[in-house]
Amino acid sequence: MIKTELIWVNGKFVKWDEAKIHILTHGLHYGTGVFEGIRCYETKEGPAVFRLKDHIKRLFDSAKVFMMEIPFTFEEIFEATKETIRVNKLKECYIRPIAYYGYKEMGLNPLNNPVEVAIACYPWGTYLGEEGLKKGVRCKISSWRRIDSCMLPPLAKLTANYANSTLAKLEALNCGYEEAILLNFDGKIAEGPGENIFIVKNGRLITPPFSAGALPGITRNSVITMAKDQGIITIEADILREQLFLADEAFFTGTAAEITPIREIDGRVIGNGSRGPITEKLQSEFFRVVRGEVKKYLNWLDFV
Ligand code: PPE
Repeated sequence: MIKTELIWVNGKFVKWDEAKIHILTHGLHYGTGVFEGIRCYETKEGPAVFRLKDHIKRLFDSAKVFMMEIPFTFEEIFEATKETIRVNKLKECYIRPIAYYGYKEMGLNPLNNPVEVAIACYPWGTYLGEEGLKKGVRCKISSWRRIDSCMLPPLAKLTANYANSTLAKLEALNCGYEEAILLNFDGKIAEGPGENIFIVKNGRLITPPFSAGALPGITRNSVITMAKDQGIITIEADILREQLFLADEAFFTGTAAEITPIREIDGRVIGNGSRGPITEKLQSEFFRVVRGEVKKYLNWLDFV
């Protein structure tokens, strides 16, 4: 990864190489943390964070589900995020805020341990490669099922959830694919390990509902809004595996993944086997929106 200078840790800036934790940190052993992934893009008016308030809101929502008390206010995290970008003099970056149970006692009860909060910013290019963004990625439907809400909360960004994502990712890579797609416990499509998923069928978008275990993705919501404004309807409905195979187009959405087309799933070519026309339209609109080129969506940007 590309290092930057300073990381915000519990209200103070710490040098990148000195932002360390104790080996007996609760969150390291038990996955007891919540986090966010946010992007900041260069615009004509300077760096702007995409939907920062929505991301911070989701961080607090994840903490609520986990009964974790974040020892900073919404406004403090909001300002600290922008300040971290400023002090590192970044024009474009990925932002990773995290809150986790720190070091004090071992054992499953985290409540005697401090809640530590950090915000790091660093350059992060394309998630699944430049080529993936243009031509699409090859995916494998994972043999690992997406965590069910009766086991771990898929609608919260809990660090522990990502052990499930990592297993799916590893399996896909081992089998020679670029990304995984996870089914939920009912065998319906849930999402990617770090992305929401959409298909295009007969000019309409279909995406799994939250009840299928799809994270309330901020990019997902942005795509639904942009599509609606262009007269494209989105249906939030259960998707079967074979609906994926028979889709006209398919794509992932996510802060890191942005809008990444899917060109093949388990040996079946999707649509024309490359980026489809509706995917391309939404993708190019998305990149104009995040760079502040579309007036209508300027309220999604928080200038640094
Ligand atoms: N589902 C999951 C499981 C997920 O982790 C993400 C984001 C999304 C959907 C899309 O949500 P949104 O970013 O709000 O549109 N995944 C983050 C972490 C990726 C990683 O590899 O780390 C991200 O994109 O920042």
